[in-house]
Amino acid sequence: MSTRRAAQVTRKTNETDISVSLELDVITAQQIEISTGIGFLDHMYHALAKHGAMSLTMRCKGDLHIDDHHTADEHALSADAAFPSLQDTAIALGTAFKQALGEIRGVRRYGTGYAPLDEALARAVIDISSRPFCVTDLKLKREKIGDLSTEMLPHVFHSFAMAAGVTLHVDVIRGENDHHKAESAFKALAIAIRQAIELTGSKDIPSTKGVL
Ligand SMILES: [Mn+2]
Repeated sequence: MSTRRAAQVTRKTNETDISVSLELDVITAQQIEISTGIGFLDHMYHALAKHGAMSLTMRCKGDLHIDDHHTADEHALSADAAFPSLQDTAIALGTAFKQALGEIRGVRRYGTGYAPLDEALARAVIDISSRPFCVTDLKLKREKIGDLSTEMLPHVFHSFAMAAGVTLHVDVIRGENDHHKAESAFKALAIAIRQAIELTGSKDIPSTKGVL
């Protein structure tokens, strides 16, 4: 395997200017640097990259929720205001993932990950299928975790799956603490991704149809 599976994506909208650099096969040192403006989301992407054995740099400039969050009063930052920019980070990451992977050939295609975090246990199942679909059941009870509205988390998984072109099921099987539930979900996805993108050593397209 001589081709380096890596991609750089920039995504500009009216609200945000996001740049993502993703490397699926870390040859030397793993590099992770995430700055979305939402601390808990940074923590989740960091866990995803770390346990997915990927190098990931993600930067957001002119992010409205950074300004809003630090300058406006608490209530000015609605989930709706943060919605487009947060979703954009997941779209940019999914786009980078798809580009880095390139033609779906010589990989395992399916991946399953289970990750516990203390009392919480999550399962993620991914199919690099070119059939974007996402189902999540995260069992989150609180309105927010840190600065992040918990209702955003299913959107993050959904946006990633749509942009990456993967079928994704993420379920928190049990848990009490919402931070633990969310983090175990991202770690489970990391493990699933790692398995799915593993090179088989063949040049096969892993589909009976001969195309993905
Ligand atoms: Mn944590």
